[in-house]
Amino acid sequence: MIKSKLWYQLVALVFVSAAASAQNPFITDQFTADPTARVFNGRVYVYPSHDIRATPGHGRAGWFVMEDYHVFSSANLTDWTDHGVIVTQNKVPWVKPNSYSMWAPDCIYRNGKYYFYFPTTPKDTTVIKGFTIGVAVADKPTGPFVPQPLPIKGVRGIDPNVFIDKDGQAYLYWSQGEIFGAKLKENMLELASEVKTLGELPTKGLKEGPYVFERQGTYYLTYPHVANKTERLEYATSTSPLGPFTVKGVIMDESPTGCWTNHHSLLEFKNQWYLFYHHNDLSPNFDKNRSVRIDSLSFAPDGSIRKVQPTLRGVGLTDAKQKIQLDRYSRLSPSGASIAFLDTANKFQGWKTVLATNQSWVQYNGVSFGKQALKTVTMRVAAAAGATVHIRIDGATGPMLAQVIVPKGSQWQEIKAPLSAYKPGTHTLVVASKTDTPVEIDWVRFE
Ligand code: FUB
Repeated sequence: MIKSKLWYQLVALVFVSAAASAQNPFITDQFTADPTARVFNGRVYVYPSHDIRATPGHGRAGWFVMEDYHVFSSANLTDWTDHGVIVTQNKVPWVKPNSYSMWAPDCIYRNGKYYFYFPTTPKDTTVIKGFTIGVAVADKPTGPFVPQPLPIKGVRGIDPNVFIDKDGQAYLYWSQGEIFGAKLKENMLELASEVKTLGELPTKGLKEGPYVFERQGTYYLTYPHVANKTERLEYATSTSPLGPFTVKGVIMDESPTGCWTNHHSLLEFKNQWYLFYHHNDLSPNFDKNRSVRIDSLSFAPDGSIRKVQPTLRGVGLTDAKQKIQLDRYSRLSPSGASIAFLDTANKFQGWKTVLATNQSWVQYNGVSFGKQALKTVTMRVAAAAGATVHIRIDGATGPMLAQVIVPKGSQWQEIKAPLSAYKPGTHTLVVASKTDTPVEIDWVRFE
């Protein structure tokens, strides 16, 4: 069948390719927070919240402003597709219009349907004052999702999370300062038991954002907790889904730069565990505009979760033939190297690496050069006084791939240089300045 031009335009509209990669943050063309990651049919789907900026008459300045949800998916955690908006505040009959309170969601599959759970503010405050939780149902993970006419009865709070046990019993967890849990009916739309407060968690400090999973017979309840100043990710374990739980430890420390919230999910994909979480990378001065991240996670032999150190590099390999964003680095030289926004007025443009002094360097791990010999490198670069840059693999004294001579000029230039060596396989890249004056690098790509 010959498809019309309009058909292709429609397809292009539906599958919006997000500016994203396996680096952190992995969605960089919009703010995203509270990522719940799920594997459906061998593909990873991420259901985050969607922070936007308040504008006059739309949302409250200085607070979370959230009107809808997108879903993103990836087959490899490296290339992400934005499937667009799946649920929006003004299309759910029971939601207070313009409440801008579509907070952290979850989505789960059962009996041929996808159930999307979301917390928000109802217009009828005689039913519930404050937040409650609704469900929208779809035949596919990307929707279309049809919202239920009313929220789930008997639930007051935010941050829904659904867990289905091996025996088929589903549980809904949520929070409101404390963490609560209850059984769900087979229809996934109604509570099937009394609400239990999961009371064995720390008594001091707000707890929210529950995420429950089972591994080797142990039930893990993971949750953000304000133990000191801001949220850190902690976990507790039990032999049953509703506890009693025993607090075990910290999965991720407080944000080093003060992002007050963190909200997460854990996912096993192709025999590797990952932590999905958020930080305010694209909005360093306002922590209610957040961005989702992924880092690898592992378990110790006794089942305890090893603490995750947040990285910019993220997960997965970067293809040498794609633009390699060195600013999502693995290591920087102790002095002379720094990262800055390309355009402080439009942070969605991303970052650049600044090598200010001779011998300063940036290291980027996990570059896949493949098997076919590459011959040149192109670097998007700017150096007011001109510069020489060396590109090596496998460490600062490893084989030199190329010398890039940057002519002086204040504008960005794409400079191509021949490769003097080529090694197939996966390598660490080290890019070092050989000049006393600053050189700025946007990206590097091999051809
Ligand atoms: O995104 C709004 C709220 O911030 C979430 O519901 C909480 O978990 C926190 O991340």
